[in-house]
Amino acid sequence: MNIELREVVSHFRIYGEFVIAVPFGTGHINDTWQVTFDQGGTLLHYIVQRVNTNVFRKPEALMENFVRVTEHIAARIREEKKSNPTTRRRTLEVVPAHTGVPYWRDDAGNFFRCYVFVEQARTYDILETPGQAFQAAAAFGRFQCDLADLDGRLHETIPDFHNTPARLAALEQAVRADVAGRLAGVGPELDFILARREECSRLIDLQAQGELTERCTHNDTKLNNVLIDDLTGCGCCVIDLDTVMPGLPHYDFGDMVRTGTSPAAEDETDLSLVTMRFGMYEALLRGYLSGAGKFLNPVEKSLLPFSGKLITLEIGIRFLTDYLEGDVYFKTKRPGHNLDRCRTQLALVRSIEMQFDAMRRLADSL
Ligand code: ADP
Ligand code: GN1
Ligand code: MG
Repeated sequence: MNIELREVVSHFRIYGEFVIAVPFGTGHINDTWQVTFDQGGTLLHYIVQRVNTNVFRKPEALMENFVRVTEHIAARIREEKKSNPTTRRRTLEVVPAHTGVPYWRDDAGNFFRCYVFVEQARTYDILETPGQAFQAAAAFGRFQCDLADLDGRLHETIPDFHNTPARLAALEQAVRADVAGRLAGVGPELDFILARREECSRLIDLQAQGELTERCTHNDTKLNNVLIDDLTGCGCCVIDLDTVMPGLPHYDFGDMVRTGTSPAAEDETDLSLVTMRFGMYEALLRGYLSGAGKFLNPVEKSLLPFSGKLITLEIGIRFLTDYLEGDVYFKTKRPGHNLDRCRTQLALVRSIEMQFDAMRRLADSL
C-alpha cells in the first residue's frame, strides 16, 4: 500500500514544513512512521501511526481511552514536577486533527493518529542489563499504579484479549479447520501446548471466584513498549497504549518476563539460545514491585511467577493459531515466521518450568 504521508500529516495540527517520513519501530500490528517537520529552522519529530482496524474494530473508542489515559498520567507528572522539577517522566501526547478529534480517516477508511515524538529516549527489543530490566518494569508498575484511580471503566479495545482458555479454544478451532493445510507440521508444538491445557484457565478461574481483581492494565508490556531515557537510563514513558483496558495485572508482569528475560529474539530459530535468565527475572520482579507493590494483595503477588509462564504459553498459542490460519494477524517477514515465533515461546516456557521453584521462592521472599 502506498501511503502519502505528506498528505496524511497535513490533516493534523502541526505547524511548519513537512521534511520527511520514515518507517519506524518493529511492532507486529500497526504501521508507524517518524515524521520530521521544519518549524522556523528547527527540526521537530512526530510519530504517525496507521491503526490496524482489522485488529482494533472500534478505533474511535480506542482513541477515547488513549486520551483519557494520557491526560490522567500528564496530570500526575505535573503534580510530580512540583516536588521534583527535573523529572524526566513523560507520557504520549496526542496531536489532534484540524477537526479537533484525535485521529483522521482517509477516504479508503485508513485510520491515522499522530503524537509528539519523545526525544532522547529509545526502545530495546532485547534488554541488555538487569538495570534496564528493573527500570522498564518499574515504569510499567508505576503506570498501573497511576491508573489505579482512573474514574470509570475503559473500553475493551479487544474483548477477551488475555483470556487464555479462549485463546486455546481459538487454536483448537484453527486445528479443526486447518485452512492453510499446515497442521501436519505442528504436531510437537500442539502436544506441548495441550499437555498444559489445565493451566490455561488458572488466572481466569481465580478471577471468576473473586480471588483476583480486575484493574486498569496495559496488556502489551513487551519491553519495547517502554522508552528508556538516554540520559538517566530510566523507563521514562510507557507507549503502545492501544490495549490499555480492564485486565489482570499478572498478564502485564508476565509479558515482561516473556520479553525481558531471554537473550534471544522473539523469532530466534536457534532454540538453544532461548533461556530465562534468572538475574533478569529478579530485576523485573523487583522493578515491577517498586511501582505496583503498593496496590497488589498477597494472592496477586504470589501468582506473579506463574504469570510469566502463562503468558509465554498464551503468546505461543496465538502465534501457532495465526500460523495455522495462514498468517492473517501478526505481520510476518518470512515463510514459517509465526511457527518460529511459537517455537521460541515454547522453548521459553520450558526454561521457565525448569527454574520455576526458584522463581517462586524469590517472589515469596520479597
Ligand atoms: P506497535 O503497536 O506497532 O508496536 P508502537 O506504538 O509500539 O507500535 O510504536 C512502534 C515503535 O515506535 C516503538 O517501539 C518506539 O520505538 C517508537 N515510538 C512510538 N511512539 C513513540 C514516541 N512518541 N516517541 C518516540 N518513539 C516512539
Ligand atoms: C503484538 O503491537 P505489538 O507488536 O506491540 C500484539 C501483542 C503480542 C505481541 C507479540 C494488539 O504487539 O499482544 O504480545 O505482538 N498486539 C496485539 O510480540 O495483538
Ligand atoms: Mg509496540
